[in-house]
Amino acid sequence: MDLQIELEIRKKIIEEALDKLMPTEDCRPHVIHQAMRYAVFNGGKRLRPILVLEGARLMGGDYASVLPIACAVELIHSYSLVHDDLPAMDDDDLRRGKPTCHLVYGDAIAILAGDGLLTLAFELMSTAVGNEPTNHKKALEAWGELAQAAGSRGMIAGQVVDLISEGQEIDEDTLLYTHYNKTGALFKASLKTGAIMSGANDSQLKALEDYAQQFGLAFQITDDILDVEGDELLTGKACGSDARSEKSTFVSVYGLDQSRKMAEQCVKKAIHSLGKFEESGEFLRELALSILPRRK
Ligand code: GRG
Repeated sequence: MDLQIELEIRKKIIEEALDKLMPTEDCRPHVIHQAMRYAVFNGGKRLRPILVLEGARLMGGDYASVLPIACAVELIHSYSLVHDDLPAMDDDDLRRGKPTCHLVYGDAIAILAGDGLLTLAFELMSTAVGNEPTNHKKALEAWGELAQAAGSRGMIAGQVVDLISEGQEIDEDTLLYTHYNKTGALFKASLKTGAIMSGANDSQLKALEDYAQQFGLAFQITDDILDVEGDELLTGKACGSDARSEKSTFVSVYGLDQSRKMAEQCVKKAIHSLGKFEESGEFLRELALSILPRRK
């Protein structure tokens, strides 16, 4: 399997679905739909929706049945980036290589665009049940999983602790809590929702949860490393922003070398948790390994 080709194929499927499922720019009021689409169609890697598709594929399901969920996850991720970039949060000018949403549309429209993306995500989730009544239970379970991951005990919890910890030294427990939630929760929900819709059992879900937890952590550690030594042209966002906002990151707490070792450990653990999937776990194994040398 060529991971890059596989990623491109899935990315294309997701982008076509997003284009179809999101309101067009000529839908009134134009400005909000322009801002929402600006925040979504801007070169994101689409990793989270790709994980939704993979969760389904691993359990023998098809991509089409989980596409609304995959799009919902990407809309939630895009909303979080729009709000995270606002002056009241990280105050960033560059995202995915383009001026941030609030710089183009103003703070008020950017806030509303984020709200619109989040709300649209749950509208799409309501369509995940399709025409098959036996899917109701699974769709509700997936819906709850995603809502919890995005909410105040998931991604928002991580963001809050990140914000209130600025300028302070934090212990390892707080650093891990922040990133399990801020970054890990959505990765976890992505893999799990796809798998739930395709009939995964509890032990399969647990294995995917363990994988996603370590994957998310490795992803965050490499994100912290890229913030220090990345190339803005590749990452598409300003480097050095963590230091400017006095954030405790894996790099500021453990240094670059130790952070690299930690990311390697996380990837090893992620791969280990795929034991029961044997051959069919190849995509997730390759994906985990691809985090270590990533440049964007
Ligand atoms: C505002 C509720 C709220 C939450 C914000 C996700 C988040 C929480 C903030 C974004 C900033 C950040 C560095 C988050 C860590 C997760 C992360 C590395 C996001 C970037 O994800 P990529 O690299 O982005 O997958 P693309 O652009 O490829 O989609």
